[in-house]
Amino acid sequence: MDTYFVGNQEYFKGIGKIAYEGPKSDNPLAFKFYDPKKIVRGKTMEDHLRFSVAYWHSFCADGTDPFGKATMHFPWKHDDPMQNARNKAEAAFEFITKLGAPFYAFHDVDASPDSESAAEYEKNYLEIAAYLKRLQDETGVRLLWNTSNLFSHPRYMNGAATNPDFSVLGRAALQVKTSLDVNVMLGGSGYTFWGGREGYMTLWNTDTKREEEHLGTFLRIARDYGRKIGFKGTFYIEPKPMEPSKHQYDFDAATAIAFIRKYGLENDFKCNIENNHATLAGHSFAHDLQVCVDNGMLGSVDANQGDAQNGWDTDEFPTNVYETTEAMLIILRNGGLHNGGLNFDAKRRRNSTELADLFIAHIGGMDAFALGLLTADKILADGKIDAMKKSRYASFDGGDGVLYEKGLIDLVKLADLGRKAQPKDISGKQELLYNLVNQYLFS
Ligand code: XLS
Ligand code: NI
Ligand code: NI
Repeated sequence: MDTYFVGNQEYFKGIGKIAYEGPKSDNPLAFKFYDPKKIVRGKTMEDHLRFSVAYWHSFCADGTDPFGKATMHFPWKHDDPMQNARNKAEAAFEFITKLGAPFYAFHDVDASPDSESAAEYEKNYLEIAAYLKRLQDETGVRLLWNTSNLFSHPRYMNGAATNPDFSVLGRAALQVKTSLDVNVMLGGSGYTFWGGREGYMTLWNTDTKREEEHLGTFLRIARDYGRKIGFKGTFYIEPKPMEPSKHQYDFDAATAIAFIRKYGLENDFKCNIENNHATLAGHSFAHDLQVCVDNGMLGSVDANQGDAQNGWDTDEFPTNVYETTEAMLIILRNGGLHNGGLNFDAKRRRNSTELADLFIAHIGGMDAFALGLLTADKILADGKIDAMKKSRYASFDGGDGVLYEKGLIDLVKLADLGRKAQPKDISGKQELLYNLVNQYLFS
């Protein structure tokens, strides 16, 4: 086996470049369905799916949970925080290159040591960013998006941009400003705002109107700064209804879109939709993707899946092909992901402790989305499902329905038509559609 590493040593020893071996392969470290150069609808799979590896879950989270200590051993760990950050970056770029994912994503403090001192925070971050740039140039791996962690430090316990204490906003701004500077250095395609603590715990102590306005102002000045320094990518809001806050202001796609428009951010902001956040909000992944597409607001995707029985954000790697098929269908109808990508905001289970499990988890996620893409392509090429959907609206494609859609029928005229109308009970054919999807999937 060829060795491959960046920097000084190989961390994922004994694992080479992950290859496509096809559905019959029994090699756990090979793709069964993701064939990056395969052309689907005139584009390679790689360009359709734009996979990204999340720094925080893959190279930082060590299995610690509220009930137990770390279970995962990271061979790149070092006592000196800057050396630790450089080692981690080398491990990350080795992993991402071996996996063959084109992109990565990180929070400021995933990549670079945090510090109580603002000056040291900035210095560390800019120094590590220069190293990330070197590794990007060496490997060809690109930055999908970065973000600032505005939820872990105790100062953010009452929120960041929505904190009732103005002095906290300044420190949050410093992080966002530096992350945008770093983003421009690294040529990022996007910048994400996920407001884990931008919400409230109780209305008894919270002025929600004021807090939401503060958030609007914060995002506006961040946008203005980003554009001023030459950030050309897309800003994302990542909705989530709760956790860690009881109620978060960016509850779901519809709420985030209304917020974006209310604060005049619609030319710069789109949504980053995460499956498990949509399900926490009581929706499906497909629902929140569709809401975004309907509003021209689909930015990027945090590709994971939840657990149907657990009511929290389990951030599992996506394996449910029924869900990935529906997602890819919506994404294809959107003309693709554009600047966005499929970012694995997902973690292996706490007891999946081998380094190889990190590869296996990503391989499964990439295969699940490749299958979703292939099935969505079959569905579109066959056209039956789209034709059935369209035919349900045929009464708006001719006669008075056309005038209604143009806004040319007032309520009196519509009521007049109602005097003569005799609606039939037209079947929605839901079971037939489900059966068809299974045929596309398994035949
Ligand atoms: C947490 C979020 C977070 C964002 C980035 O639930 O998914 O990981 O994606 O801050
Ligand atoms: Ni996420
Ligand atoms: Ni999540």
